[in-house]
Amino acid sequence: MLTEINFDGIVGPSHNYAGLSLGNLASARNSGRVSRPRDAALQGLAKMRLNLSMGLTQGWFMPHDRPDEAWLSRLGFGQDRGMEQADAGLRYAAMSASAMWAANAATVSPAPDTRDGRCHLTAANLVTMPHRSHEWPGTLAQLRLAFADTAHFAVHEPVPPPFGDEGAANHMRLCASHGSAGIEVFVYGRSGGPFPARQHREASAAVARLHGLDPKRTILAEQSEEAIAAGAFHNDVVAVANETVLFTHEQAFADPTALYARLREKVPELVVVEVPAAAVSLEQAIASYLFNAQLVTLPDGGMALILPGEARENGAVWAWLQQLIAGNGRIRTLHVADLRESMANGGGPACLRLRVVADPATVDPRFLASADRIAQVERVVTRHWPEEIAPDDLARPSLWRAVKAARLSLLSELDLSTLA
Ligand code: SUG
Repeated sequence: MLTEINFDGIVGPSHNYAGLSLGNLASARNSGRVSRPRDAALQGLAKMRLNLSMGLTQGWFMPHDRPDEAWLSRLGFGQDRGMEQADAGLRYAAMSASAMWAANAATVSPAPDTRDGRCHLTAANLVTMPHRSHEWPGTLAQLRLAFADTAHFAVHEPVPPPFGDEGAANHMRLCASHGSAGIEVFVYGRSGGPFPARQHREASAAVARLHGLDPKRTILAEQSEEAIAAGAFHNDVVAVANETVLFTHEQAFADPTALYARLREKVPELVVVEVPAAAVSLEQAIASYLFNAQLVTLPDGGMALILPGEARENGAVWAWLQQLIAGNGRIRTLHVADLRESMANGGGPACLRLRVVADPATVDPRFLASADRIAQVERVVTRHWPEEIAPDDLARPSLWRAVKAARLSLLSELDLSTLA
């Protein structure tokens, strides 16, 4: 049976705050802080447990090999000497654990939407940010393994540069129910003030073509410049969709009226839950990550929002959410996850997961989580993940060795050493 599976990126042992993402306000604000990789990974695993306890299907992706010596060697540094030879900027980029944000791993079009009736996945090239531009080989390897069943899946290489593609974070799907044919919305940007647009229209259109989507059921929508300028470096920071519900900030899109009208034409049951700027400003939305909630359908048909703790701490946001729940609409319950470590780099609950609508029986079981398997991973993390990383530590060979060894322990525990 087709089900929505949320694949979360397990936070890697090199998680740190290097301030690498221009336009991501949290990343800039926390640059140079001491990170806590062990806590970060345990927080992510606790969110997966919460999802499981709600009756959802949970999957995961592995941390990538860091430091990425292969990438440094392609940049002309000596074999296995790159970390010693590179300047600090490249060294930070090679150490980044940014692959944890699985919403940027790929774009996914489930089988009911595609011409050949298979689920299509395209790895994102993430070319706009150097530290993310070398994620795709590690992602592609995992997609090819997890979705190796070619009767049900087609995995594509990233679209070529210079067209920036940041994956599912800029993609929404509206449908009567997950297993029925949907309307796919690709949100692209132009730059917003001083900040770059990370999702290019050309890349979105290419992914739609590669996936064999019906042009009549595909919408390309522009993100508003003011949202990008306010720090919405991905659309999933200001809007999220699930089945018939679009939950969005009033200022998320360049032309919201036209977008809602086109969606209504195609999905008559559409419910737009639009939060006005007067109730929650763009700045409050971005600081609290209200829209980076996971909006999910529970087994009883009701919908729930899985929010970061920061949304509860914000008075205006929490008051608005209380009103939403009291209204007795489709969104019935709120769940709060402590994701402080990831949030400090601009990654909320929705950033950490990639949604794939598929039959779990067709997915490589090593990529599916259960409570017992989460406990297994927690033990590895507690034992091998560094407790803290200070900026100066990133220059230490002992840390490079420790994070490589930690990842290998995890891969071995989950019988995924083939990814090593
Ligand atoms: O690409 N942060 C990530 C956060 C990604 C959030 N994902 C979604 N919105 N789906 C980014 O900006 C910060 C890394 C650093 O500064 O060290 C970073 O890459």
